[in-house]
Parts: sequence; C-alpha cells; structure tokens
Amino acid sequence: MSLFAKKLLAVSAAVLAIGALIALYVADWATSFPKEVAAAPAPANSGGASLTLETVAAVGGKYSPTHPSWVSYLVRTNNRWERTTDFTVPANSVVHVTIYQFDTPTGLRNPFLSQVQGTVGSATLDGKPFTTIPPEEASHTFAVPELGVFVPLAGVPEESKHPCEEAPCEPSTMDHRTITFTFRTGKKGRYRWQCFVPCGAGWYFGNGGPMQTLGYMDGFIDVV
Ligand SMILES: [Cu+2]
Repeated sequence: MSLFAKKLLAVSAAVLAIGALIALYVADWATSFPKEVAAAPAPANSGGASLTLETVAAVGGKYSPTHPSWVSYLVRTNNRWERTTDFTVPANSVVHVTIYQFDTPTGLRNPFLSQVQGTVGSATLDGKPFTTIPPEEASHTFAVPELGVFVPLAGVPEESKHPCEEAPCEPSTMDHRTITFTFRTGKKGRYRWQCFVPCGAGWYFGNGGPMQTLGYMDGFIDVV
C-alpha cells in the first residue's frame, strides 16, 4: 500500500470514528429529556397550580444508577418523589412552589442572585418572609430567567443532626429548610429554569456534571 493510501485510510477511519461519536452524543445525550410532570392543582380557592420539589446533596443509586453522587432536584408526584426537572404548568396563571431543601451551603459567586426576585408576594424561608440571604449560605437557586424569577435556597447547617444522605429525603424526619414562593406564568411556551449555585462538586468550577445535564440542576417549565 502506498503512503498516500495509508494516510487516506487513517484519515477516513478518524472521520468515521468522530462522526459516530457525534451521532451518539446527539442521539443519546443531547436529545434525551427527563419525563414531564404536571403541576398539581392548587388547594381549593387559591387558584393556579402547585409544585412541590426537594433538593438533595446526593441523588442516590435508586434515582440515578450512573450518577448516584450528583446533587439533584426531585418533584413530588402521585405521593412519591421522582427525579425529573421538566414541569408542565398552566398559562396565565399562578404557580405556588414549595421546596424542601436538604443540602448544605455551597455559596453563590454572584450575590445579585441571592435576592428574591420576580415572585408574587413574599417568598418564605422556614415560614418567615424573606427577600435575601447571605450569598455564602445558598445551597441552590430556583431561577427562571425568562420570567425574571430568582429564588435563593438557604443551606442546611453543616453540623445538622439528621442530614439526608441520599434521595428520597423525608421532610418529616430529616433536617431541611423549607422555601415557598409564588410566580406568575404568561403565554404558552417552553421556559428554561436552573440552579445558579456552582453546586457540581468535583467538576470544573462546580459547573459541570449535574449543572450541565437535564434532570438534575436544570430543566424546563412548559407553560401550556
Ligand atoms: Cu444547585
């Protein structure tokens, strides 16, 4: 075989291999979405919909066999916790959110995001209205930038007595913070939401892994 033929073969093989990897990336990762969960109707007379979420320090092997140590959001549906971050909510409506936050603080790099913004009325932390938390006490945030909604979630103290090791975390027996807030939806569409705390421990600047993969620290709110 001539040198030219060898080179041609090597380049062709490399192009095919890279093409196959790109195809796999698109088919297996970039186009896979978490399961959609519809917000529950809000309690009588309050109108709108309600979402109950929890944030956990480690999602555990039951919810994520491939990434048991990742931080994650879970949603309450049909009386159990599910790991998904795609929620359906009604258009031109209010959504009442309750988040049970079980993780310790990581801290926000941008203190602007430690202010509550874009909610209807006051957000509450452990039953008390609040407008901001010290940036270093943030464990995660719930933010829908397109709707101007930013809510910081305070962390559980490191020395807490009954920490939750891995999901599902149980609010009745394990140490947590409770955050509630309400936001208004507008027209139909798909809105991205995400955590802004660099909580992906062990990843570059804390922003890889669960911060970059749908179904953990970010997802979509489908307004329908
Ligand atoms: Cu987070």
